Formats: sequence, structure tokens, C-alpha cells
Amino acid sequence: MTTSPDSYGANDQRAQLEALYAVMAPKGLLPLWESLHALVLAEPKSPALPWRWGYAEVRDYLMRAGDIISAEQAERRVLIMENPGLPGLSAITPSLYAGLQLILPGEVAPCHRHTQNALRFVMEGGGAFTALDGEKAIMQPFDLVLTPAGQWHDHGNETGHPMIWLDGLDIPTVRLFDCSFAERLDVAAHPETVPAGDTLARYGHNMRPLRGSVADRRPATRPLFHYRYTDWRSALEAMAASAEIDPHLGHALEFLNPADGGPILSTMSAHVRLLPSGFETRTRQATDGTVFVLVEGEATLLLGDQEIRLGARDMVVVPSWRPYRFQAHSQTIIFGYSDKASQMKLDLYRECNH
Ligand code: GTQ
Repeated sequence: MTTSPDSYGANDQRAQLEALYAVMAPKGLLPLWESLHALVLAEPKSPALPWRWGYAEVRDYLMRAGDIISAEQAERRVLIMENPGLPGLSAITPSLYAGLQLILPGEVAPCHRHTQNALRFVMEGGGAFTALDGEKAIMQPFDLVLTPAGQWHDHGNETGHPMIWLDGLDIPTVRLFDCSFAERLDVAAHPETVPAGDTLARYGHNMRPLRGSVADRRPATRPLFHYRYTDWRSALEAMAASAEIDPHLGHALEFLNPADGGPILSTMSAHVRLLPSGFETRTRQATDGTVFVLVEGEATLLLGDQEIRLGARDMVVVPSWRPYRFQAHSQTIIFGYSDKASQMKLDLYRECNH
């Protein structure tokens, strides 16, 4: 007598499948039909959680670390902001990293370079520097400073007060592609190559050096690395005074790479928003999980029935595809960064404005 597979009882089939899985697993073979719908989702279901880090609390822990370990000894004295939905991954979203870095007076965070892209958003203190290939950017609160992949960078604080900034890096993205390379310079600080502010003067005013016979020192594709608060803030104020407000974003400006009009880094994009007092954004969702810093004001972030209250300098992450909206209780200024630059290149980015 012959038996067709259809005539097996359900228990019989399960038992046979389990037996098959057991012998296949050690060979590195798994049945797709058991996991297809968990692998190819109908829409994003991020394992990342919406999460808030109160600035005062994080600062407190960071200052305690500052009493115990030096920047030199730590190489980078940073508290990683790990998403509780991504334990063990040092990730704030599946593709991005965030941390809060402290440099105390007189300290140097030694010079290194790596394939990861980094951005710094200054939270507190003014006058310390990030040096990129030996060019210092003197940083003020809420300045944005970039250290693109492959460029030497060290940080130093010659002022009399602590300096704290948010580090945004694409560490999990580089890990995904298995492309991490890093090296230390044999001296703590890169020798100064040009006066502080040189690149900002040449590339920061919608101009660039007219090329003649002298090659430019900065990489042609990504020259600018300092976006000052004084500049972006006044641009945002002017926009708020004259432009129609976007119901989903508020008044919003994106930071650009002047070489090509694209995002600031190959993997990360950043923007700022101004929400007038009393303004409520309409709900939106986007595939780029975003880290927000509330620069100024008081606001509530609403995600479904979850409400997250934010004050000045508080940080919060909104995972991919979570519908969210902001309510501004006073004039609110927000900085945000995400992996939108990567997603656009990979033709993955989507947004939905409700
Ligand atoms: O300042 O170069 O938060 O390499 C993590 C890795 C900061 C940095 C971080 C880094 C840096």
C-alpha cells in the first residue's frame, strides 16, 4: 500500500518535520516555512522601544564616572544609551548608536580613526574642541560637529568647565556589514594642521574654494564638519517668522552636505525643528527610527496611548514606523538624527503622514 503525504495525520506530519529539523539543524539548515512571516514582515515591527533619557540623571552618572576614570584612560569616556529592547547590542535603534561623552578641563580624548561615521551634538559647556585631521572645531552648546568615516579625530578641553555632548554613530550599521577598521595615532593629539575654523570659513557660507592648481585639503565629497547653533538657530527663527508651518514636522530644516546637497554623512541624516508654543504636530510615521534631543522648551511626545514628557536637553528615541506626534507646551526646539541617509541609498525609506 502507498501513502500520499496528504493522508498523514497532523501529529504524524509534525513528528516527521521535527525529526527532519533535528537532523538538519547541525548542518546549518532550517525550514523557512516555520519563520517566513517573522522574517518578511508585512510592515516594520521594531524590537527597539520608545525610550527617554532624562538629561539631569544621565549627567549625574557621567560626572560620577568622571571622578573615577580619565578620558585618556577610557579612550572615550562615554555612557552608552542602549535601547532596552536591544539588550547587549550597544544600539539605540537596530542601525544606530548613541552615547553621552564627557571631557573634563585639561583632558584629551586621544586621536583615532575608524570606519564608523560619528556626529556630536553639544549638550553643555563651550570652548572645548573636536579636531578633525588636526583642524579644531571649537564647540558651543547645540553645535553639530561631524567626524566622517576614516578621518583622524581627537577631542580636548582647554576650558575650565566640563564639556558634554551626544555622540551619534553608525556602529551597528558597520557591524552589520562586518566592516569595522580602527587605528590609534601614536600621539594623543593630532598635530595642528590649520587654524581653527578654516573649513567653516571656506565651506560654511554656500561657497567653496575655486579650484586652481592647489588641491584642497578637505575631502571633496564631504568637506564641511561644523554646523553652528548660532547659524541653524537663526535660520530656523527666520523660517518660523515667514514660512507656512508643516503640520507634521513644524518648522524644520535639514543639515546638508554642501558638496552635493545630500545628507551630512553617508549613513546618517540630521535635522532641527521649531514648534511654536501650543503647536501640536499631526501624527506621522517613518522607517527611520530617530533619536531626538529637546534643545529648548517643554513638550510631550505621544506614541499611541504612551505619553513621554520632555524638558530641555532630554533625549528620546522613536523606533521605526511608530506613529508619533509632539505637543509643544512652550516654544520647542528639537534636534534629531536617524539612518535616513542609509535607507535612501538602499531604496528602503518610507514615511506616512496621517
Ligand atoms: O569620539 O570617536 O561614543 O569612537 C563611541 C566611539 C565616541 C569617538 C563614541 C567613538 C567615539
